[in-house]
Amino acid sequence: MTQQERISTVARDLISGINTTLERHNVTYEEYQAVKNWLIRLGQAGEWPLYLDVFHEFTVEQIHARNRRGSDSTIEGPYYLPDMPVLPSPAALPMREDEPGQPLVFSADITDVEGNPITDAVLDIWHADAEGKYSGFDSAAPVPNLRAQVVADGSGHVETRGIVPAPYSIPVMGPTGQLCRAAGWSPMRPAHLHFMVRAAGYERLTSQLFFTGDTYLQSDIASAVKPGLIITPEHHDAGTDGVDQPHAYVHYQFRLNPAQVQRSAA
Ligand code: MBD
Ligand code: FE
Repeated sequence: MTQQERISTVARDLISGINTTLERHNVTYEEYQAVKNWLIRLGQAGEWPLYLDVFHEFTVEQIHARNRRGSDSTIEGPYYLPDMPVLPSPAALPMREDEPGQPLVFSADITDVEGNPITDAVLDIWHADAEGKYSGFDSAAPVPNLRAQVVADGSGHVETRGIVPAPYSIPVMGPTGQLCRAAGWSPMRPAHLHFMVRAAGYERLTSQLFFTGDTYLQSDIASAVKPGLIITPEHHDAGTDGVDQPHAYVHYQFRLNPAQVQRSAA
């Protein structure tokens, strides 16, 4: 299939899917104008990345995840920033003085699918603060707050010290939030940590981890939760793990899929 044929096939199907929906629901001119104005506002508000990653990325991610081995992947979302500070493990994430939130020690091993350590891996981590806000986007904290690229040690181990993020609400004042409100959908995502794990010879792993017991695990507006991505932190006392306060502690193993041999589209 040529690229032109591919574009024609997918675009025609997408357009006809929308048209079939309009037909099925007898959409009126009034409703058509309302949707048209909403889409225009979506662009003006800069919310196309938010809308796409909330409502469509999970489908592409599920396709990508087929025939992959290793630990679960999930969507990247709209708030990743490249080139964040490179820190050796164990790393204190960039935080404000007196960053609010329960201290969190996140400990991970990065291995291949058989469990052998990968010693040259880098763990990109980013997450919201205790108000559910991201530096560089909706938080008052400047970049690189709660963002870093942490370099694994010689045994494929990485450890970060940060805080437990709060559940996240997509911005409710913009067009995407307006859609949620108009449709009666919750705008919430369960609290989550974002990761991108890279190592030479392995497929990049994009993932998130969620917390047991979170109110929003079953109703993530972005449909990104998978059972294997729910972690249960332990309560550790002050003075353990090199942290002088009581803290949450969690361990996770990232298993990376070998790099794919480039296949031409058949
Ligand atoms: C987020 O924080 C996020 O991770 C996704 C996928 C969508 C919107 C906000
Ligand atoms: Fe997020």
